[in-house]
Amino acid sequence: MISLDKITTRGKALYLAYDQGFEHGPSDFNDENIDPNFILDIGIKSGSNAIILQKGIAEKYYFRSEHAKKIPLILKLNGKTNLVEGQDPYSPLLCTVDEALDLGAVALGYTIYVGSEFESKMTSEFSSVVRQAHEKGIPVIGWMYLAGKSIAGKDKKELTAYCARLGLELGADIIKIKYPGDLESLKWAVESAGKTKVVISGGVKEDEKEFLETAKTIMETEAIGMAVGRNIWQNKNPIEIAKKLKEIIFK
Ligand code: FBP
Repeated sequence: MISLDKITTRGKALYLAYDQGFEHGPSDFNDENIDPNFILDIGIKSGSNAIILQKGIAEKYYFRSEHAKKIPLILKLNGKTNLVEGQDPYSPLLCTVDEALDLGAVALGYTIYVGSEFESKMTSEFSSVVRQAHEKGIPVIGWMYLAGKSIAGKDKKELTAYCARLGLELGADIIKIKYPGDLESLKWAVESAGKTKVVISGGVKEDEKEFLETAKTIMETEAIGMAVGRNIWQNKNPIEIAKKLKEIIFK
């Protein structure tokens, strides 16, 4: 088994996600949180387990900086913009395992759009990443996100569990899935992931109280934690909400 010690605390984790500038464009940002240093500071001051960055930001703001000594890096190896419409999504591999390790990454992330017509390209790239990373003892996190025409109208509970199972079968050490909307569905997904650990993504910014209630529900399952972006760094008090989340996750 690949060790998760560098990116977990007593088996639990809160990751600060900051790849939205790539996935959604700067429309997610304001004058403060458009600055990667602002986000790194939140990650460090809140004691998050790791920060998730694409390679360009990692190279210019993390590599050989003071930050690198204070918060571990999860390098996101693939990505896509939201500008291309009318076709199922494909997220190409943009950074190699070696490049990520040279930038100081202690874990790697890769999105698979499960259900997309390009799914097989992504499962194939993901498998290759897992092979190379595991040779070096590095954990891989699979962002297992449902997408594509073929999943329309299908049962969310079963689809989410399918994403989770696929992560296990592909050799992911951790999978990151979206909250399927209720406790029972999430429990089934976590069970389907077997020995692969599960973290839940944050999603669009919500009312703080509701978001923290959802986090409590999530932690009633065997999920090990969350990977959150906008619900932390779009909050007026990002460090405080990250600390509240930590209380829920690590209690
Ligand atoms: P958020 O907490 O901001 O949703 O970040 C988690 C994340 O998985 C990011 O890593 C990624 O950029 C984003 O969600 C993708 O969100 P969406 O599927 O809504 O485009």
